[in-house]
Amino acid sequence: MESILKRVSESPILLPDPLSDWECAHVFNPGVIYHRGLFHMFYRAQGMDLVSRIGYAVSEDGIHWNRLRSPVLVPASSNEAWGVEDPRVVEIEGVFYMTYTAFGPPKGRAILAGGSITPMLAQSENLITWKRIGPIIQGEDNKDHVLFPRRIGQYYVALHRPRPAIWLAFSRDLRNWPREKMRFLFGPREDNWWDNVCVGANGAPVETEHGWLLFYHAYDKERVYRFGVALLDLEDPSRVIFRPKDPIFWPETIWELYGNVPNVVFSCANILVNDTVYVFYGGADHVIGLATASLKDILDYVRYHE
Ligand code: BMA
Repeated sequence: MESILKRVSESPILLPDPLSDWECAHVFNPGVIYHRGLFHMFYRAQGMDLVSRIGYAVSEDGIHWNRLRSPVLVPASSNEAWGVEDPRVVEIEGVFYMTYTAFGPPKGRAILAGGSITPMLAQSENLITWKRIGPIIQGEDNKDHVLFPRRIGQYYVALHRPRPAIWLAFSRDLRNWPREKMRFLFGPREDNWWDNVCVGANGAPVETEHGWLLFYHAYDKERVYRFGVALLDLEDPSRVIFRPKDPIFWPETIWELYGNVPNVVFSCANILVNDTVYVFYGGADHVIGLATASLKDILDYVRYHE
């Protein structure tokens, strides 16, 4: 099986920095936004303490990056004490929003009871200074949340992942996300070879004339992480129009097969720039890679591949 997403290089595009205290161990799972001719990357970084912080880098071509010396988001409260993880960034009505996962000790409960993983939301006017808005859901482990890049009707819409399935949440003000409005999107397919255990959204869905193009990840019983695509209805994104049964991307290079966590490709960014979809992803929770495909090829695949 050949993937329609092609790696731009056999090498990663960003590596840990051995001279840095906060990003010398691992850099992975970046969110990326294209704004005024530049790619802006927000990446998860770990130093010797293995606490995740969010670093920033900027690029003209998506391949060569200049990074800022200091992280742009660091843990700020006890529920973030173990790290801020997996940023996904969108622009809505002139404001930048970052969804990220707060990881910390749950208050007064055993870790396995849940509540140590909080889906958080922050906003920025300038891409560097981030102000927390708050959690979108509390009291349960939930992650892989990302905003759609525009309101649908009167609502801001988020994908999120109460294990093991993807759900939709709706809010009028980005602060209140009523449980009764949440809708199930789709879950793992128990009889399918690669997405039979757990699924979660990748980057913000891409708006196309045929529907919202959703990239998602899934893992199987061997914990191999792969990507799939689906097409959602533009006005009612809880309606899945197509969901091909095969994955579109999977670990293949040495740095995806071996690293901090083996057999992982994990993406928080699939952005459209001049008819090309750029998929930025973490390889084995250790380095960052880039694969691309034309929007047309991906749409043909999602619409015509059973
Ligand atoms: C998920 C997330 C990702 C990570 C992946 C593979 O649960 O924590 O950040 O890349 O596991 O380890």
